[in-house]
Amino acid sequence: MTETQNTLVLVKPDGVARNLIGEIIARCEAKGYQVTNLKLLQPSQGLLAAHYAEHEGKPFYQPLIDFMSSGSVVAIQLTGHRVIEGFRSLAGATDPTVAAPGTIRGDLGRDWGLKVQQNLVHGSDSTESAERELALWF
Ligand code: IDP
Ligand code: MG
Repeated sequence: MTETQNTLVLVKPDGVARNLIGEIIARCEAKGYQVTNLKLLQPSQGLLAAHYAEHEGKPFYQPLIDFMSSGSVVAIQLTGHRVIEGFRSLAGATDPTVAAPGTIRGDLGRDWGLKVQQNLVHGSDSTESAERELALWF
């Protein structure tokens, strides 16, 4: 029996602006994962810099920070066995153009020709990231 995991899911500002909060949470719940914490907030520059520290110096870094601070974000703690891997699977590939149909990014996202991909959601990529990110956002 594996241990229950927690992961951080963010509905990014494009998802909130497009009224997709319910659709995204519905997919998580339909899969069987539990929402165990949730809030709507306007993230500070400091929070975003800490969250995306691994991407500092990359060409899309500043556009990413600007995009993530352009509106409200929904932060969700999602819980279940193997939920970190499972939510990444639900989200689909980073690039929404090639994200598989059936995934959040593949079904609901597209390329808008911008410097940063607006791809609706974030999901932690490992147990270490999940613990670090959940401590930042909650
Ligand atoms: P992930 O969100 O699928 O884990 P990361 O590589 O952690 O992807 O990148 C963080 C975010 O930065 C992505 O979700 C996307 O919004 C943006 N991003 C990543 N790589 C690129 C890129 O090559 N061009 C434009 N934007 C990117
Ligand atoms: Mg990532």
